Formats: sequence, C-alpha cells, structure tokens
Amino acid sequence: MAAKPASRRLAATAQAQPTLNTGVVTAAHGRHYIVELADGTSRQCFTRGKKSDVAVGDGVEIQFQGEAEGVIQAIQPRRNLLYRSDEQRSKLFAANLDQLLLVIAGEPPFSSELLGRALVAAHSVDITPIILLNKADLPESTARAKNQLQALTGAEPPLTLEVSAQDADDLRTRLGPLLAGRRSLLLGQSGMGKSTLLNALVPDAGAATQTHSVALDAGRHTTTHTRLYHLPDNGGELIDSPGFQNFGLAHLSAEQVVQGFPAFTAHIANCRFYNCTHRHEPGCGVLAALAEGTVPEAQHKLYERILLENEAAQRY
Ligand SMILES: Nc1nc2c(ncn2[C@@H]2O[C@H](COP(=O)(O)OP(=O)(O)O)[C@@H](O)[C@H]2O)c(=O)[nH]1
Ligand SMILES: [Mg+2]
Ligand SMILES: [Zn+2]
Repeated sequence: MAAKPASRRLAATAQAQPTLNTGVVTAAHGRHYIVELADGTSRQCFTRGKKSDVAVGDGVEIQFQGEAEGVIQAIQPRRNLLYRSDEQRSKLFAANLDQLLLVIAGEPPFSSELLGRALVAAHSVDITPIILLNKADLPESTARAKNQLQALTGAEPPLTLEVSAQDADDLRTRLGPLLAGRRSLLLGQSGMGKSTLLNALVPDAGAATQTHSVALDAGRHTTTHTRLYHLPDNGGELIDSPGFQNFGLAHLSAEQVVQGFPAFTAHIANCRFYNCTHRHEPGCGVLAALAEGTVPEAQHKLYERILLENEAAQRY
C-alpha cells in the first residue's frame, strides 16, 4: 500500500532535476524548431524569451518538456554560420556546413547579383561553394546561363556541375560522392529547382516535409522554412532552404568582404599600400589585374557595391 506514493515521489524528484540532452536542429520556423537527438528521435523545441538566433545545423542542449517537447537552453559552439542581413535584420541560413550548393538555372534566368553575393558570403566564412547549373535538359537557356556565369566567375570558377533534377539516377551517380559524409546547403532563388533536386536525392523528402510542416504548424505545402534531410544510406545531410530576393552582406567587415573574392587574393601581394582598399589607390595589384582582365569586371563592381553599402550602413 505504501509503495505507490513512494514511487510517485521518486518520479517527482526526477522531474525536478532535468538533465540536458544534446541534439541537432533540423528545422526552424520562427521560434519553433525540430531537434533530432542522438537516438534518431525528434522533438519539437522552442526557445524562452526573445532569443531566436538558433539555426538549422546548430548543435543544441535541450531540456525535455513532457513526452515530445523541449526547451533549447544553449547553442553549442559553431564551426561556421551562413547568413544574410537585410536592413538591420539577419536571416540565418544554416550552421556547421561543409559545403554550399548554389542552384542556378537558365529558365527563369538566374540573378548574377544574387549568385555573386552568395559566393561572397560562402568564401567570407570559408565554406566551399559548388554551383549546380540545373535544368541542363533545356539546352538553349542553359547555354545562355553558362555565358552569364562565365562573366561573373572568370578564369577560376568554383566547381560547376550541369545537372537536371529530372534525371534522378544521373544526379545520384554524380552528386552522391560529393554529398557523402558532408552537410550541404541547397541555396538559390526560387524557381531554380532546389526542391525538385532535393526530392530526386532524398526519395522520402516529400513525406518528411509534410511531417515537419505539420509539427511546426507552418502549413502543409509551404517552403518557407529551412529543413535538414538525411540522404539514404548515410549518404550525408542535405538542407533545403527557401528562396530569397535580397542578399545583404552588411555584417561583413571590410576584411571579410575581401576574403569573399578569392580571385583578388594573388594580386593583393602586388598592392603598393598595405592598407589598400583596391578601389582607387595607385599601384593596386587588384586594379592592375582588373585592367588586364584577370579579375572579372563584374566581380570588382560587386566588391565596390558591397563596400559602399556597408559604409552607408555604418553611418546610421
Ligand atoms: N526542365 C526542368 N525543369 C525543372 C528542373 N528542376 C526543376 N524544374 C522545374 O522548375 C520549377 C521550380 O522548381 P522548384 O524545385 O520548386 O524550385 P525551388 O523554388 O528552387 O525549390 C518547377 O516547375 C520544376 O518542375 C529541371 O532539371 N529541368
Ligand atoms: Mg523550394
Ligand atoms: Zn589594392
């Protein structure tokens, strides 16, 4: 007869001293998250207060709340974080990435401005970009896209693969080895084919998307939030993200902006002044390379635009 209250007291004590569990954030929508634990189960989690700087890919410490929920108490130190900043507000793309898959296409035409900025964002935090020129089954628009791409990336482009999301077998054969054992983020404007690529590579992604959307109360068919998927057979992790229309880089220091343009690096050694900004200084190695055509004009113009924007932002 006395056993029942005693066991209840024990249970109460165990709940009063909750242990922290670690997991990885696999979806983010507002201040609602899905966190996957080491045993493969997932919990809906939230943060207390106004804190919303948790990104998909973050390692977090959570305190369980009941059977299926949890509170994010801490974010583990990040290897890297990819984000953009538009008018004082940051949008976190994802954390702890091994590579960035930038998806472009000829139809609708991709934006060189947005691709250029995404490349700068990746290089500035040392994340390797790979360009996926999708819809290669459309030869005319693909040829146009290749010319457009070459004007931006010049003589030393990032690894670029022409793919078609419609050919799932070919995709798995060619992309599989690049994705295995790595965490990759699919990034690009809407309409480029990110979700179609994801569905070709992760056959049950459609189902996973629905589960996530329902769990996050985000509506069934929205693609408004970032999600991490596991490729089959431990083939790596793939993160799908919503499209974007701006890619502000106001959070980058002038040094980071320079680091965002690897085509400049070799020429900076030739600059006469140690604090050369590569815009108007005499004896600038980057401007000399620009005049020779070694540094693409489109890149230098983008560099100047980003610096001007960041200088203007700092004045307010
Ligand atoms: N022809 C062709 N169409 C594609 C390909 N990949 C995607 N699409 C189409 O492009 C449109 C946008 O694709 P979606 O995956 O939603 O783009 P997202 O906004 O980047 O996720 C859809 O109508 C797709 O069917 C491709 O490789 N070839
Ligand atoms: Mg999509
Ligand atoms: Zn210079």
